[in-house]
Amino acid sequence: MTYFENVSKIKYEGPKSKNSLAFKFYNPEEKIGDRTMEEWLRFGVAYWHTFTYDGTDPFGSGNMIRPWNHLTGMDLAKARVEAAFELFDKLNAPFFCFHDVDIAPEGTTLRETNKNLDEIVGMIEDYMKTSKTKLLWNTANMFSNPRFVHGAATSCNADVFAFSAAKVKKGLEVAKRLGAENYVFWGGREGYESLLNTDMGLEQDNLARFFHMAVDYAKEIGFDGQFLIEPKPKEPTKHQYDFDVATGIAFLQKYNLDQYFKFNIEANHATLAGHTFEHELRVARINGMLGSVDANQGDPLLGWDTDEFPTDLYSTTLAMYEIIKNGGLGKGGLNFDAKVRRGSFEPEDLFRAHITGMDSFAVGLKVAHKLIEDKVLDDFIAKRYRSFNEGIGKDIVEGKANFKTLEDYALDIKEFHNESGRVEELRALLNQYLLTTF
Ligand code: XLS
Ligand code: CA
Ligand code: CA
Repeated sequence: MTYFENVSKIKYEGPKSKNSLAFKFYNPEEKIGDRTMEEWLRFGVAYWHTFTYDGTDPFGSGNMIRPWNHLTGMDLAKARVEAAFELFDKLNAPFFCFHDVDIAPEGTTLRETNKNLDEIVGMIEDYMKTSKTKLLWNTANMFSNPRFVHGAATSCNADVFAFSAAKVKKGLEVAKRLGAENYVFWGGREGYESLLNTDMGLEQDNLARFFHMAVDYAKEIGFDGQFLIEPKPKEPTKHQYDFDVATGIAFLQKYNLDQYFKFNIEANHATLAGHTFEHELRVARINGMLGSVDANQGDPLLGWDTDEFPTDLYSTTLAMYEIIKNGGLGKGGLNFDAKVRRGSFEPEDLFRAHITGMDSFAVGLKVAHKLIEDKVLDDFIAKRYRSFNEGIGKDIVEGKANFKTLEDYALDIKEFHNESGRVEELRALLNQYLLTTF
């Protein structure tokens, strides 16, 4: 059965193409430096937004036209797998990602849920034998069901902690079975609503205990995918413990977990935390913890997580700048944790949206690569910090200075030679590269 009959395989037609179902900039085989675009970008399709999102918002019910809308239960789950692999193939997507509950319906007990899950995972496993699309990561949804009202690993209810552990145990087994490159932990309800009823110390200790158990179990079953924490400051919980990358690093270091985890950085979560996307990527990168990316964008006029497909070329360029500087994403990728707007309800919009996101990152890759190749920012920055290459600056970075030697040096300085940071000029250069690279 064909689910997307109006769509054939999406091809690269170049920047002048007027075909909405063709790539204008994403040319998977094109070499950028030492890698192809496909190798740099490692795009992933998010199962939840693409195959389970029905358009529901707080004020309106589902409106998405989908070829599987007439089905329910396991039949629906199976149709979605068929449709998913058709979309992956037509889009030439190298990866996908899912939560456990995205792919199979929940039963009344975890035993029943796992039975459903096993059947669908078996089906996915069969598809993966002939498909090029691999699993970038899976995760456990520990936020939708009412049992997670007070959190999962940070719940005040030990039964919920146990249930959550059992879910992640299963998730790791699924990850191993499907050869997932990573396993993600996003703690949507791992946080608090009010300090008046919260034992923050115990909650964070328990979260760390939970992560250690996950690390131990992955070792036990031989799952060697990368563990990723996905920071988000708020939504659905008022304050979330993995607020941003810096907070996550402090937590991981405190509990001796930093060697086992990297970060999955989502653009829209970065902006919710009051940072830019590239800030979060940079913090992770300079700490050797940039693992993977949830590629989307928020709306600066709305204060919540809108999960839009990325179109902002400044943002994709500066993100790719960090990713190239990181030497790529290793086992990670660019997962489109993005949904079509409620008004874009036709099945073909799923393709148009992914094409837009893929093209936007392809532009970002090319422009960022050129900026790096031409050493535009590197040369400027090297010059800006040159006072640390000689004299007193060299002593400071080599650990040869102390407060007394610095005082001796500083007491009689009469003039300081600061230079302009020239931000406007650099922004203009960025514009120039964006406008002339193609
Ligand atoms: C929600 C998160 C979530 C994670 C996976 O805001 O982005 O979708 O990526 O649980
Ligand atoms: Ca995400
Ligand atoms: Ca999000």
